[in-house]
Amino acid sequence: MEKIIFTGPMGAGKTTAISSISEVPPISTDVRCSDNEGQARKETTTVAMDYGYFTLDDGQRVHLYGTPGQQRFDYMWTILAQGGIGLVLLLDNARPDPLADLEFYLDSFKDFINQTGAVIGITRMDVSNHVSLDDYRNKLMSRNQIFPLFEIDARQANDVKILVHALLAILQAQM
Ligand SMILES: Nc1nc2c(ncn2[C@@H]2O[C@H](COP(=O)(O)OP(=O)(O)OP(=O)(O)O)[C@@H](O)[C@H]2O)c(=O)[nH]1
Ligand SMILES: [Mg+2]
Repeated sequence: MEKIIFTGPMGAGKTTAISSISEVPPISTDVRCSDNEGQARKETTTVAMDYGYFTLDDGQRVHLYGTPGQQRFDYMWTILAQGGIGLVLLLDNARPDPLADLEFYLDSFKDFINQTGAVIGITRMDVSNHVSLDDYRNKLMSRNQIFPLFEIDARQANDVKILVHALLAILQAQM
């Protein structure tokens, strides 16, 4: 089973990205944001997982699992990552310190990424461009890590598909 994990901070667009490309109405566990999630700037947040799937040209089904962004649900991250073949890391460029988010998620998923592979999608660059793609590349280089890196809009199916296909391509190249 081809299973891909979408992760990243709250509001990065994991739920949106999965619903953009899923062939079936995605299963979502979103609830209304409560007051202590006030910086969320959105109405709902994922508390357990997202799930959807799409089918490749060769008929293979790719299962899409999204993690909750909030750290208090981080026990779900390991559970959801089990059996995954690769990671899509989404980062919200409009958050205060997206480069710190990058480091946090690369560290949190270090073992998983080492065993599989990862691609990075930067969302909401239209909302804020205080950090550039070059800034992300420099941060990755300083960590001796190279991953495909794209600016994406999680609401655009094509953007999300490019990301997923890039991930499948690097995984194939590693085999
Ligand atoms: N302006 C803009 N909005 C975007 C872009 N990508 C996603 N969004 C919006 O950003 C929000 C992302 O929300 P979610 O998809 O719920 O984020 P999430 O990562 O699932 O968040 P949690 O489940 O709370 O961790 C949605 O309102 C999207 O419509 C983008 O590139 N530009
Ligand atoms: Mg979500």
